[in-house]
Amino acid sequence: MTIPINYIKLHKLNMRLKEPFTTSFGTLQDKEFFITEAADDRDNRGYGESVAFTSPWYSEESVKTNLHMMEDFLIPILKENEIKHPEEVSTLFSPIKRNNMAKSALEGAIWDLYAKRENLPLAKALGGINKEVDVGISIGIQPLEDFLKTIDYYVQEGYKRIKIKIKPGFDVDVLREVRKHFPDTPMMADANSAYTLDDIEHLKQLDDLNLMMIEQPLSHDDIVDHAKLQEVMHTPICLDESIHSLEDPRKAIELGSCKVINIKIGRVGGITESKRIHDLWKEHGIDVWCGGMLEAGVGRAHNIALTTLTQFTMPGDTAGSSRYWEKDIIKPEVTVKNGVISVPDHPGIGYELDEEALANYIVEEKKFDFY
Ligand code: OSB
Ligand code: MG
Repeated sequence: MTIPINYIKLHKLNMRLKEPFTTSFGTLQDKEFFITEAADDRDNRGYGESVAFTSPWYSEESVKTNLHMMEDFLIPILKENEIKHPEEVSTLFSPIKRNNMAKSALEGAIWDLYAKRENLPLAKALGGINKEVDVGISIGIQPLEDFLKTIDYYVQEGYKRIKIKIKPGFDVDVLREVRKHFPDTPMMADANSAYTLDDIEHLKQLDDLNLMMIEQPLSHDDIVDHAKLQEVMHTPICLDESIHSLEDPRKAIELGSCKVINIKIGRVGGITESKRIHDLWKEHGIDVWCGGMLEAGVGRAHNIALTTLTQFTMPGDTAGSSRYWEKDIIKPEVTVKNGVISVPDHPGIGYELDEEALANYIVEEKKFDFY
């Protein structure tokens, strides 16, 4: 049976992070994004979330390009085609090149709508079985005075691993100091593409620190140089920015560019492609974990549902709502106990939109009627 879409709404939100978040390419405090809403003939509503930032520092997409793609290309495609199952959406979108975060924002709403119509938790609709998911914490670059205290706070909270953002000038020495204070805490580093092969000797010093992995040390679009680096480093390399589709990890496996990847639903164009990548890595017995993009509640809920698939064997970046926001947009908020999130068992994403909170953050709305 087709999923009869009555309308799609785009709610543009502006939310302020509790604390600024600094990576190798800059600091972020205000997050603009879209909550997408797809409604059917029975007034079921499915929700998605866009993850591009205001400016294109992480990838080429931005809040404005997401809107452009959704309203000028992707929503018209949904309007013109019948959809029986959300897995068809990525194929329908495939004539539009890249723009994965725009695609994913809409595909996510359709997955949620589908699961609600089937009266299934999204996790179940995806074939996930884990009832709990393990989470770690990603800690931004900060003045050294605060740094150890911040880490200690999250370790006490029970997060299963700490990920530390690094950049040239804030790397080996800092990590060494952290390791001294936290000798047994599972720990990793994320460079967000801040280095080149000229830094090989410098990066090799990380091998002494017993890191779970180093995430995206080299260029955002590279899988060749990463293979060269992996050859001379013991620390597993994890690719983030470089993986956009199922084709990329296939090539990365062939080249030996990494030993781990994180999956970000937005980066790869949606849940369906995320599942395909998960299945490929499962076939190869390689660990996968779920990355984060400082999502609000809806995106967080999608990440939690995806993480219930069995090959998500390492803690994800899907921390609790309170790590990011004074007030999240979902009820209940996502809470982490002992480093674990209990997967909700309500239909769809499993959390309600907090309409009151949402209203405070909305800066613009657009509605696209399908009839
Ligand atoms: O590289 O994983 C990243 C946040 C924004 C953009 C890129 C990244 C991150 C994080 C934080 O590391 C993940 C999160 O807590 O959502
Ligand atoms: Mg990363």
